[in-house]
Order: sequence, then C-alpha cells, then structure tokens
Amino acid sequence: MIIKNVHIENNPKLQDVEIRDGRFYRIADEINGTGQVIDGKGSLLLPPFIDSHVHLDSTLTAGEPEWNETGTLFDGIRIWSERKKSLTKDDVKKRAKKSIELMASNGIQYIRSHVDVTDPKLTALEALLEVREEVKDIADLQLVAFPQEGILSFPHGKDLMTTAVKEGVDAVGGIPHFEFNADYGRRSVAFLMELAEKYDKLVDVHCDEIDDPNTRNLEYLATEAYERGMGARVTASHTTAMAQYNDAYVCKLMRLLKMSGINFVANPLVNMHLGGRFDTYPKGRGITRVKELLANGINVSFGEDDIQDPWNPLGTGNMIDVVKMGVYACHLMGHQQLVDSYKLVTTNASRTLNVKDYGIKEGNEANCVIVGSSDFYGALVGDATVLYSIRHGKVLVKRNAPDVEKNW
Ligand code: 17E
Ligand code: FE2
Repeated sequence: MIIKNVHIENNPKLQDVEIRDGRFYRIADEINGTGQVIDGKGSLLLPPFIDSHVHLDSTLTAGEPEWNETGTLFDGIRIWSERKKSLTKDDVKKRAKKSIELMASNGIQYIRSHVDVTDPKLTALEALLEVREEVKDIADLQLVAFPQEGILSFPHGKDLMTTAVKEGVDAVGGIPHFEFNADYGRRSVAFLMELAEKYDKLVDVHCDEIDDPNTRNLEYLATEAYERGMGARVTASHTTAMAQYNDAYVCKLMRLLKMSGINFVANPLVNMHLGGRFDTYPKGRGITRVKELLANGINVSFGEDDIQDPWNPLGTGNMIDVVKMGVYACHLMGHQQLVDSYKLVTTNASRTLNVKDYGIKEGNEANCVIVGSSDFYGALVGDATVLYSIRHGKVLVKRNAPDVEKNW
C-alpha cells in the first residue's frame, strides 16, 4: 500500500508512505508503485489515537437505574454500585464492544480500560478479558484491575485484586482517596505496588480525584514508584486534588514527581464537570496541573474516562473532543500548543501505555490515521474527522469528507 500526499505529524512538506507486510517500509518525498494507493490529498497523517483512560464496564449505562443529577463523583459511584448488581457477562460484553466500535470508527486503536473488581463475582472482569481477545483486530485493549469501592474498605478487596491479577489484567489500579481513612489510602498504595511488582504488571491508580486540598496519596504513589524503580510503568490518573494544593507544596512535590518518572492521565471532559461541585464561588475546575507537569518534562496524556454512564451522560468516543476541552481547560491555547496538542492523545499516551512499535517510522507497525486537515490546528478549528484508520497495513475505517450543499 502507498499513502500519497500527506503531512506527517504537521510536517509542512507533503510526503508519501509505503507499507509492506503490515509495517511502514519507506517514507519519502515521492513513492510510486503498484498495488493499493490512497491519495491523502494534503491531509494530516498521525499515529492512531489512544484513549489512555476509559471505563468500559460502565459504558452506555447512563440513566440506569437513575441519572446522575448532582454531577458529583460520589453520586456516580453510588449509582454505578446499584447498576453493578444486575451485570451479566453478556450485558458488559455488548456495551463494551459497542463503545470500542464507536472509538475505532474515530481512529482510536489503543485503549486502556479500568474494570471494577469490587464485585465478589468479578462479572465485568470475566467479560472484558474475553472482549480484549475478541476486538484484537480493531484495537489493542489494556485492562486495569480497578477497585472502585476500595481495596481495604471493601470486603475481601485484597483477594479480589489478587485474583484479577492472576486472571490476566495488564495493570493494577487503586483509589486511595476513596478508602475509609488516610491510613487505608497509604496502605492500599503500598499493597497495589507490591502486587504489581510481584506479578510484573503496569500500575494505573485513580489518585486523589477529590477537591480536598489535604489529600496526599500522590506523594506516596510517586515515592513507591521511585524507590522500586518502576516510574515508567506507573500512572497517576485524575490527580485533580493537585488543582487545590498550595503552590509551595506543589513546588516540593514536583521534584519527587520528576525523579519518579511516573506518567499522568488527565480526563478533561469528565473532571471539568465532576470537579468544583461542592464549591459556591470561586469554583474549582477539577482538572490537574497539566500545563505545569508538561513544563517540568513529565509525561501527560488525556483520556475520555466515560462514554454515557453515571459519570458522564455525554461522551462520544472521539479523542478530538477530549483535546478540545483539554486545551481550553488547561490553558494550552498558544498556537504551537494547539498544533502539538494531538500528542496528548497519541505519542504521550503511548508512553503511558508502554506501547511498543508505535509511531510513523520505517520499521514500525503500520498503524495510522488520516485526518481531514493539513495540520492539527486546522483539524481543531475545522472539526476535521478521521478519513482513514489504517491498522496492521489494512484499511479499518474509511470515511468521506462531509459533502455540504450550499445554496447561496
Ligand atoms: N470511577 C471513579 O472513581 N472516577 C471516575 N472518574 C470514574 C469512575 C469515571
Ligand atoms: Fe476514571
């Protein structure tokens, strides 16, 4: 296959890309040959989109058994805990696959999903382990054992986490800010890090997703990651309390965060609305310090978190929507910041997920998307869509640019 006339990752120069045997074979100013030719017509060629944080067990359950009218994280957890009682394997598989198909149609080829393991039957886990295999042709799915109702604060929480790890999740999760007390929070972090190290798993913790400036689990997670030398394999998700910490504390914390080498995932769509719900005015905005983390050379990616569930009644499975909210909310509106913002849902996310062989380079797996604009700034301004998603050298998605008839 030859892809002609594309701007690779905002490169002003038009180039051609040749794919052979499912890998990028050659990138050059002009390549001609036989076989399938896709004319990019001056569009943008990017590595595939990555959703580095989503919950596919709760996806598409918005309104079941009730809508989240307060918009708090805690009402979301309460409503999900009710819905969880009626889960069946078939129900989870159907909804998860529907969302994955939606995501794939928008150029997402890599997904990290949390799966709630605070369920004595582990129904969602069994379902998503099967889904991970069944969707391989359209997306790489990583699963995180996520203890929604706590590890030490839920009956047999430690055993459920250990079972999930033995059954084959990719990463170990946690929720220290939701444990009954600060001591349990710290001990849950120590437990999950120990478990991950023992079984050689990645780590992705829902860490300090609360508007409480006194929450301090992030420093424990970073210390554990640093001392165990696991930083590159560890992710702190949400960390919205960082928006409430005082600057003197953040200055001291930032040194440790850099030393630890951990990754961060912010979820702008969801945390912009879950955050600040207990404030009158001034109202906290519920999003972590993305700009400062990036300025300190720390890896940050964006996730969508939810597609139509108790935490987000909206959510469309499209990472461009996530970037749009994120650049506004995080004050990343400088021109070059906008041009580069695709990295938050591509390259940076690939680092978070520890994806190998990712990116448009000769020799790598031929996974990429063609977006209908010459650069990513244009894609944001013009509401550009994914025209092609190419995976393992084959066309997975093809979409024609919208054809609007204008009668003036
Ligand atoms: N669970 C949680 O603790 N936090 C979230 N943002 C979601 C689920 C979506
Ligand atoms: Fe989450």
